[in-house]
Amino acid sequence: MERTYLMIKPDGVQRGLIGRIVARLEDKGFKLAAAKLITVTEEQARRHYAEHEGKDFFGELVSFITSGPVFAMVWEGDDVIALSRLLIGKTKVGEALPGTIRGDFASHTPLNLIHGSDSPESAAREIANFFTPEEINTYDKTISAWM
Ligand code: RTP
Ligand code: MG
Repeated sequence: MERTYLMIKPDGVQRGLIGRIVARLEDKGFKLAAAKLITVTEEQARRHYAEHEGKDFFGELVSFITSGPVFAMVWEGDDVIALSRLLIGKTKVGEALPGTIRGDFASHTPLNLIHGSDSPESAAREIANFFTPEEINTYDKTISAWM
C-alpha cells in the first residue's frame, strides 16, 4: 500500500472546491489518512518546491502557495502516486483532459488547483514536511474485506 501527499492549493480552497475534489479521490477508492486546512510557511514552501529552486518561477511558486490556506492531505492506495496524478491531470490547462480535476476545473495554468507527489521519494519527503507521524490515521475501509 502506497502513500501520497496531495494538497488543494489556495485557488482550490478559495473557489470552494475542497469537497468536490475530495469526493473524486474517495470515488476512486483511495483512503484518506490525514487532512488539515493550513497556511503554508515560507520555509515549508521552499522545502516543498526545492526541486524548482533556481528556476525563474520559483519565487512565484512560493508566494502563491503561501498566499492563502491550503488543504493538505495524505492518501493511501495501490499505486496511489501515479493514479492520483492521472486523476489530477496535466500541469498546463491546455493539456489537462476533460474528466481530470485540472481539466474540469482549472482554466489558468499557474492556478492548477491541486498538487500531487511525483514519486515515492517525493511523497515521503512532502508528507514529512506537512504532517507528524501521529497525525496520520490507520483504519479499515469496508472495501478491504473484499481485497
Ligand atoms: P504539482 O507539483 O503542483 O503537482 O504540479 P506538477 O507536478 O504537475 O508540475 P511541476 O513540474 O512539479 O511544477 C510545479 C508547479 O509549478 C508551476 N509551474 N510553473 N511557469 C512555469 O513554467 C511553471 N512550470 C511549473 C505549476 O503551478 C506547477 O503545478
Ligand atoms: Mg510536481
